[in-house]
Amino acid sequence: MYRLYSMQRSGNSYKVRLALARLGIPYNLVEVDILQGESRTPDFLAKNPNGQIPLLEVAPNRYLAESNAILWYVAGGTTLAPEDRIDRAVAMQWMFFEQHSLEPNIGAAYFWLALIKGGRDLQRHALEDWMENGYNALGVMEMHLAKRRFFVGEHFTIADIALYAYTHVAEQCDFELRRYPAVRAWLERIAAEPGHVPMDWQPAPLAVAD
Ligand SMILES: N[C@@H](CCC(=O)N[C@@H](CS)C(=O)NCC(=O)O)C(=O)O
Repeated sequence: MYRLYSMQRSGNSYKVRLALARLGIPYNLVEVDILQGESRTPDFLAKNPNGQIPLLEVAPNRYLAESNAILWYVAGGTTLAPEDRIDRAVAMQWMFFEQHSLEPNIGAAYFWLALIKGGRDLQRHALEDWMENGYNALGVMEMHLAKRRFFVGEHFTIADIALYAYTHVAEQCDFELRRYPAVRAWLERIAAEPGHVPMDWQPAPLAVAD
């Protein structure tokens, strides 16, 4: 049984909860409050020296970090993880793009504007760059989605899950999606996928094994 260390309002953690829900995989959820430093305790650092969530315990004392690596692991062997060589590389292309161009901008803006009290004043200078770079990333996604339903091939994959997590909260942190109709249509398409769960959804608690 997997154990997922996650924070409810973390987009990176939401990716994993969304994939596990969609795949119908049961797991134990452990809430880690990063705002209280809970991912930086000696106990947590022994599990993930990088001090971040999400973190998946895949087997007793075997831990996997990095949301997109976790997506590849949990979705392996299912239609969510493309097997065809080029489709797999395209999925990775978009998941690297997500980590390099989307998450550091929209994710950072979401963290400081939506989760941290007074965050706007603390990050006034950085915010300008996050907005510019975040809009650039949305522009790239818009061009791709103008002629396609999903990011890879013609069906829903973990690349969509990775990109959905922070794009769907962009309007909660100053981004205006009016100029991105294809992105908005894609957001609606993802939310209508079978097995979709919103960010505030939690699995029913399971008995903890140890
Ligand atoms: N590249 C990592 C980023 C993970 C990340 O930034 N996690 C944040 C929450 S969304 C975190 O744990 N921050 C706490 C800290 O760095 O102390 C991933 O995709 O999983």
